[in-house]
Order: sequence, then structure tokens, then C-alpha cells
Amino acid sequence: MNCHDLRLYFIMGSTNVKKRHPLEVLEEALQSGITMFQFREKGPDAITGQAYENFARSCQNLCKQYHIPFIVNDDVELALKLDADGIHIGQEDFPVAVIREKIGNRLLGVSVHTKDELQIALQYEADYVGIGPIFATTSKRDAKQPSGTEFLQQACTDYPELPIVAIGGIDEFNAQKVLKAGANGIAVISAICESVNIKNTVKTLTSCQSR
Ligand code: TZP
Ligand code: MG
Repeated sequence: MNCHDLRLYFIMGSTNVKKRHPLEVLEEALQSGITMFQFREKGPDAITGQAYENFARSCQNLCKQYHIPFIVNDDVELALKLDADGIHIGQEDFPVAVIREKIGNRLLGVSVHTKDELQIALQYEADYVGIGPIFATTSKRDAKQPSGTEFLQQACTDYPELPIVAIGGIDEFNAQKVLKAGANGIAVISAICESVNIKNTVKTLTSCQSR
């Protein structure tokens, strides 16, 4: 994959957006310069069935218009049905081997928290890994304790060729810190979903300097 696509990775589901229509938020984020998008429809109030599929397709169509990779969280069947650009899985969605076989050469992103998890992800040719939560987050109900930047920095040093995206509690004020630790990019939900000015937020987040 092109590691520059990880620069500002926007993740969204309908439940992450309170005051506006999620498709409007996605389009504004795309216009403003996000570099990758993950469809993550989760939680007790998540939409299901045909409405879920239709919403995913609408997000995918917007991403296509702006030539931005469209990644599906967890749901391999949906990713295949929509011919998504890739899938992102967590440790609870394993085994990676099975998922890799199902998705062929589509992009595979894996969330990792330890050296062992990182090595398994690499064994099955993860195209990128997500590391976090770096800081406290309220967007993921079962999020682990914030890890800070130590493991991130170690992973970036040990695997300089591996595309790595940092996630969890990242905003306009701390983005620089995770990029300095070596990440290729940052993944955010609330920084964009709850922004009062998406254009400015995206501009600030993409203008932070990496290592
Ligand atoms: N995985 C680890 S933290 C997290 C996910 C999906 C949530 C990130 O959301 P936010 O609002 O950017 O902290
Ligand atoms: Mg998952």
C-alpha cells in the first residue's frame, strides 16, 4: 500500500455523528483532505440489515468520487459484497489467516497492542497495522487502557518499512506527538465527527510534521 494513504485516516459510523447527517460529515471530510476512510458501524444503536448495506454503499460512493480508499471494519462479507478496497480487523476478529484468504489482495489492516500480535499480523501480510488507543478515547466502548507512545515508537523503530497508523484520542493538540513517535499517520473518529469546523481540523491534522 501507499503509506501516505494513512496520513489522515477517518473512521465513522452513524452513531459517531450526533448533530448532522453522517454522509454530510463524510463528504466534508473528503473535500477537506482525509486520505483514507473506514466504515465502522458498531454499537447498540448501529443500523442493521438493508439500511446498513445502503449506508455503506453511500459512503463507498462518496469515497470513490474523491479517489479515497474505502475500508470496512470487521465485516468481511460486506467488504466482499461491496468490493471494498480493504478490511480492518481487531484481535477478536481472528484468525488473520482465514481473513487474508477470503479477501485476496485487498488491503488488510490489523489492530495490534503487543510485539506478538504485530508479528502474527506480519506473518499474514497485513498491509498496515493500527496501534492504540494511544490516548483515552470515548469512541470505543471496549477500548484498552491508553498505551501512550512507547509501543508505537518501538514498533516504528523495529519495522521501519511497515505502514503504521496511530489511533485513540488523537486531536489537533496531540497529533504532532504521535507523528514524531514515527507513525505514518493518525486515525480519528471524534476529532472530525465532533469538529465544529471540519476544514480547519483536517488542515491542522494534515499539516503536522512526521518524524
Ligand atoms: N480503536 C482504538 S481506539 C478507537 C478505535 C476504533 C477509537 C478512536 O476514536 P477517537 O474518537 O479518535 O478517540
Ligand atoms: Mg473488530
